[in-house]
Amino acid sequence: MDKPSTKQTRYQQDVEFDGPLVLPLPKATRDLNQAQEDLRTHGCCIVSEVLDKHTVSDLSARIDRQFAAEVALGEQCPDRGASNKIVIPNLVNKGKHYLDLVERHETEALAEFLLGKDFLLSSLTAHMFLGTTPAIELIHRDQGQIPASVEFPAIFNLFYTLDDFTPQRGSTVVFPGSHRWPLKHRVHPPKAELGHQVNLAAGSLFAFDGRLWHGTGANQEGHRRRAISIFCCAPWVRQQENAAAATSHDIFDAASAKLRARLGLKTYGTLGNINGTRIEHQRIAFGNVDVAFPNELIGENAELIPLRQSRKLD
Ligand SMILES: O=C(O)CCC(=O)C(=O)O
Repeated sequence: MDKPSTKQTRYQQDVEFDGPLVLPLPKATRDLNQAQEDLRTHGCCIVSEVLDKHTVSDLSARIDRQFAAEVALGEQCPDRGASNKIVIPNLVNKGKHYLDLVERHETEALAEFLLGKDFLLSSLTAHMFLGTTPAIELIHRDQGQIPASVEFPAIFNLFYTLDDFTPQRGSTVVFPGSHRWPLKHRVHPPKAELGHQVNLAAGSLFAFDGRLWHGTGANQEGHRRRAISIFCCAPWVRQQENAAAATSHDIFDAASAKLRARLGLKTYGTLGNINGTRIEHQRIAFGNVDVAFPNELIGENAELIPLRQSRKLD
């Protein structure tokens, strides 16, 4: 048996193609072992019937409410960019129901397979359209900051769909197999027309390796086409959303040990320590240990700098 591609995972890179071969889309499955195999061979997988109808309609209504409430903030509303395809950022602070998706068995099984058991949540966002869009958006690899010569996944994107994804609604354009393309085809994006657009039912999980070329399709209908993206990274990659700075501390307090670790409150070897006044159960050591926010940071001449902020949760 071939060796795993990294020490952190059981993942084994499939053989490289001679050129930029685009495979057909993998079939939707309910079997997570098959989904893992699809990730290995195709660089993407579709798991069907993951969220039940009630969860889908509940999350859809919450996303609509969240969007309307953020718009009502006026000038304080985060910048959405010029496109009708928008992202609602940092759902970490916006309700436990989104964090539950991070801890779902399907997320864990697939992300651990690709990135190892210590993977981090890189960002938690909602994707939706506000109307039609004129063209397919930029074809890219999510792992763009990592050298293209790297032969293993360091980023993994899981989309929990809240609406049916169809080509007319701007479903994602993907190039299955492109994680196996030779190096010279990993730098400049392929022509969008050569990719496949996914067809997904609401409540599915569509997930892809950070090395896979893909982009958002053109939405001709203007349908909202909502999805929640659980964007994950290897434990040595910088997170897309800076969880330590942008997470309300009471969320950390209420989170399970596993979720705190996913958000970055666990060291990975020598990475991720927090220095401050001593708190129970926390030690500074090499190895993978839980860390937490101290009440005070230690400043010049040991001046204590208050750190913790908190909000009352219901
Ligand atoms: O919204 C989509 O269909 C794809 C989004 C995308 O390209 C990404 O999250 O990297």
